[in-house]
Amino acid sequence: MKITPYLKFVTFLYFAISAVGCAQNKELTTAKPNVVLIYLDDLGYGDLSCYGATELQTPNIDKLANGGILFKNGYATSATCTPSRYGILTGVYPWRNKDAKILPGTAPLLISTKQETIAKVFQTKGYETAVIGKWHLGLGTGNVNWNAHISPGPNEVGFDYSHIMAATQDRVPTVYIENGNVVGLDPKDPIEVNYNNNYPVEPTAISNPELLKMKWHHGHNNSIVNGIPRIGFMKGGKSAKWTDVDMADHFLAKATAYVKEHKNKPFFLYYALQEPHVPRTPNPRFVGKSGMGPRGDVILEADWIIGQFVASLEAEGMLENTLIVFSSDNGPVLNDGYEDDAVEKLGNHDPKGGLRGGKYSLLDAGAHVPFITYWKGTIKPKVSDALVCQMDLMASLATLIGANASPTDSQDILHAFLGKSDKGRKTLILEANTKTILREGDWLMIPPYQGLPVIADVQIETGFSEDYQLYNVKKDPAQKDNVAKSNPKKLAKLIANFEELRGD
Ligand code: NG6
Ligand code: CA
Repeated sequence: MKITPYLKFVTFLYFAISAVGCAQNKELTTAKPNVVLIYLDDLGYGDLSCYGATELQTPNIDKLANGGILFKNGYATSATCTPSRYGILTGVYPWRNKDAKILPGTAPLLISTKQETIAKVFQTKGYETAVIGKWHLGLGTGNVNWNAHISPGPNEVGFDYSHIMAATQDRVPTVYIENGNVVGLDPKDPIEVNYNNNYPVEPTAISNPELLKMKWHHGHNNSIVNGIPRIGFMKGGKSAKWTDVDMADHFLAKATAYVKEHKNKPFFLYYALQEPHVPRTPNPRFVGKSGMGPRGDVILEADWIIGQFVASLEAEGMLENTLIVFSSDNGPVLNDGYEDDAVEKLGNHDPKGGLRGGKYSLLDAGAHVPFITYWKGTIKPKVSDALVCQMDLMASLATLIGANASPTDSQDILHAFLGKSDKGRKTLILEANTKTILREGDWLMIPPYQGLPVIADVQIETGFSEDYQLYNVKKDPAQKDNVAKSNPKKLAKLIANFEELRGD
């Protein structure tokens, strides 16, 4: 056949168009949305207006929930911080690691540098990765020298950039650490930290109560920083000490700067806010705003901060290309060691949102937390009943970006996180204080454990009982009705499944 110039042109057009088509398809399959994980500290299932709170309004977080997926059965892996953070970052059940307990500020790094982490998964696909905010997973290998480069830490387990507090706001050292170096440290005023003994003549809450601006209720009577007594003893580092009331603004500034700097590179940002953990230190802009005392005020503060952060993504034109995941590391607590009116000014607010228990507890409010995914233009708004766990983000997000995550406890339930399916996981082991329970479908099974029924200081039920407990949490979210005795077959099945999953 004689190829005419016309045919040549048509053939050229055909190949040119298919080449563009292919490129577009390729772009879709290798899409690299930014992912931001916004993680709160001790925020309860009932602490947000989108989760039914009526005494507090959280319009900015509600916007994410209303424009994204609000999960009604979203879980942390644990009822306390360190284990939950271990679970979300490694995809491994925290009860598999005997050291995954609430850590002191001097604890060595809990995650092995050889271990897979969610941040490393993102790195394999060319993502830049960052952690800004609360770490609480240990640093160094023991006996950290806070005046030298601190390693290993977040930068050695997959984060290209880190700007963190070492442990909690109530634990020393009360300084920010950026990429392994204490920020603003004067070498002539070195930092020393000890969790057993004080340094001579350093004031503590016991020796110098007149220096306190916030009173301690239980624990929290060691070194005083900014008038607030802390857990642990610290000496030196005056110029590096953080200002508590500016902490939320400080981390926000770092997070928004990071987003701006990474406008043209895909990134994974783990943004871990300190609210509403103790000490609750709202910026003066938020003091008194909730009528509920500092705990309510810092929830309003966190909501505003998140609004600002999302606005910065929007201003940079990045909202359509960013998946935002919002959750909390464990359930709520009122009096967690300071006299801050959390109990006295609670009014009709129910931080547990009708569940039973709270932080530290095996009962449902321990690890059942707010959980939202939001991706403008990609996720269609809905409320999901799927059972999802933070630990599943690793395998699911690996699928999203086309990465291979090595097998862990993390399950790929991307369809649930994107709202394409209401199927989450079938079973989930939850942990509090190294003790474990099983959630399977709508059922929660708590094996017998010895111990007091209530933690006196925080006034939270532990969930410990000499008998097996079985609850249908869909019908009975407040866990009023232990149906173990009337459902022997169901109980036996759950015990068997639990033992198998635990490997006992
Ligand atoms: C407890 C603290 C509590 C809080 C918690 C950690 C006392 C008496 N209580 O030991 O105030 O710091 O540890 O919270 O010291 S978490 O959210 O980081 O797990
Ligand atoms: Ca916490």
